[in-house]
Amino acid sequence: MTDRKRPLVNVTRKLPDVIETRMMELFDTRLNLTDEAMDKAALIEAGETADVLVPTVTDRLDAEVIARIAKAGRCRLIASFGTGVDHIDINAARKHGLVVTNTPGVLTEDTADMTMALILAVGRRLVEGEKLVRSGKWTGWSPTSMLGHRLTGKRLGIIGMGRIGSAVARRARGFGLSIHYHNRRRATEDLEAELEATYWDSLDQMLSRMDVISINCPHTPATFHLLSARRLALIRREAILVNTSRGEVVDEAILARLLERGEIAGAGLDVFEHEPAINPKLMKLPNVVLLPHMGSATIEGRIDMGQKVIVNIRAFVDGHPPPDMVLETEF
Ligand code: 8YV
Repeated sequence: MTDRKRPLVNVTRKLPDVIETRMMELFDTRLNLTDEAMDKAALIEAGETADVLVPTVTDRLDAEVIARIAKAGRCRLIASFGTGVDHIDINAARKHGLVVTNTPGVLTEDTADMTMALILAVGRRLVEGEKLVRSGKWTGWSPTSMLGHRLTGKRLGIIGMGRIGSAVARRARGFGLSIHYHNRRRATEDLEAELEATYWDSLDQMLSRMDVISINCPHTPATFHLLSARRLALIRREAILVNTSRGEVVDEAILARLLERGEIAGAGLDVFEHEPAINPKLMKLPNVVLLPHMGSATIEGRIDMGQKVIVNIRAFVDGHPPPDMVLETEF
């Protein structure tokens, strides 16, 4: 780097004001005041001309982009604003000697809250009810209208019992759901005891027995379409599926078909396979609640994420290993 104390930092999207202000104080920072997502050429240029690139989930840093950035010989750190790193080719970055950091931990509670909100919204038909009221067609209370399903006593199957999965489990227990989970590695005895959680080594077995399924694992090559056509067909007709992780974990076209045919009762989706595009079938279904990737969208969460980005940059510039260095993603 040309100046270890004031590296040139290129930020690809608009961040909270307090974060941008602090970055301006600490670094030679180039902000994106319009918040327009960068296309490939702009992203390459941003990486080629900076010591540090701060991308988000909307920036696809594939092997080609990484190679172009590395070839320019300036950028050493990709300090991503977000926990998921599936938009970055980590192996390519490693191959070219680029360090990658993320912002884990600070969006756990917010994302878990959103997961519960979706479980409740789908199970109790919140969006349908709200639409009915606003339509002016509501004719008053009736013993048999807008019936949903009771959560208490039902089984929740969590796919991916990491930080967010555990936070979902803690909340769900308060709603009387029993906790089941599938994870590549079994959780500690202590965590299982705390959550009274049942471990399923076989995802297939778990899927066919749950009332509610929550996806909380990262998207990696190993979890792409983890919920494939075959596995989605194992889900019970009465069950609902909630995804606040990444759309790519589910075969969205098949999910839409099963929901349309009533072979899965409902779904709450905050993420999509081809964001921001959404399968048109999903848009028409009343038993589906669709959100615009807002699981971590709290001002507190976004400021905490920005603080982590700053700490990672500072540590790296000062010659220390940044606290949130991404070495590998696993499920
Ligand atoms: C972030 C997310 O807002 O951090 C993640 O992995 O999915 C989101 O909640 C987004 O990724 C920011 O880049």
